[in-house]
Amino acid sequence: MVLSCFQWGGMRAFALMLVPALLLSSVSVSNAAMVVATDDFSAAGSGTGWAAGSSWNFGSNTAAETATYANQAMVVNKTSTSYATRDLDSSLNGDFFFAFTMDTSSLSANPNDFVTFWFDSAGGAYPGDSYMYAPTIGLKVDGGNGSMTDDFMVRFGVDGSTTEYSDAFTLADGNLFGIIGKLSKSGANGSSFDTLELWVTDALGGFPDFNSLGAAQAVSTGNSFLLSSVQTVGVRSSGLTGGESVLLDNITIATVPEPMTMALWGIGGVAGLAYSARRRRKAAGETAA
Ligand SMILES: [Ca+2]
Ligand SMILES: [Ca+2]
Repeated sequence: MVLSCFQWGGMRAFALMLVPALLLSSVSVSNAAMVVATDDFSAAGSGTGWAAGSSWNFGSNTAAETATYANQAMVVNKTSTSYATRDLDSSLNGDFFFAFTMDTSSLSANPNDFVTFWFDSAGGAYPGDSYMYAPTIGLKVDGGNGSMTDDFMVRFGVDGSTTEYSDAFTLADGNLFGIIGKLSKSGANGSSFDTLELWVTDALGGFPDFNSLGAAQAVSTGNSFLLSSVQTVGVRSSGLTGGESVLLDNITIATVPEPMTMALWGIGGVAGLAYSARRRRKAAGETAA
């Protein structure tokens, strides 16, 4: 392999910029949300960050599977507590964002029509072996029982947690929504996840920057059977009848940097930038001369 001078110079600069970070080798070298998995549902097995060779497992929902990628999205058109599942290529042990888009244009909305993503550790059998205990995020029309117009929710699990709704957007606001969840550990429950936050957007402008999200629109807390790591992502659906469907698409999973990590990397980053600026000045001087 032959490197041009430009390539080599770039690599050298990059390597030297890493030096301050390597001195802090006991911490992660990320100062921003880092994407660890995606899926645009362009084909079976599409996306990055999933178990090698995997695609969404639709179990016995075989009729749905044939149509699943017809619109380059996951078509959810049946009721199932485990409509589809897929494993990530490694466990998420720290806080993470889970974002996706939901197209409701083929939904005939009735109270408690339900389409959500849920999370479990490796194996995909739900925390405590019941979907009721899985942290879940998505659609639960009209507050479930029709007592309100809110439709988008988070629920950590039924072990004392409550279903919490966003009132920023409802189905009345359109047919395409961007939904962002943040699953995190407060520390109050040891190494277990215990907090699920929600942001809903109109999705037309893409997802907002994970690093600068404002206060969550809804927060559900709980301690679902000591769920300390997440590797399985699942879809649960309920109340879909008569050919109605919801499309799920554009999954993005990103880690949440810990504040300590950000602070330390800030030091390394400043040092790296100082080096970079010095190098640029030097390069400019060489060019002028
Ligand atoms: Ca797509
Ligand atoms: Ca319906």
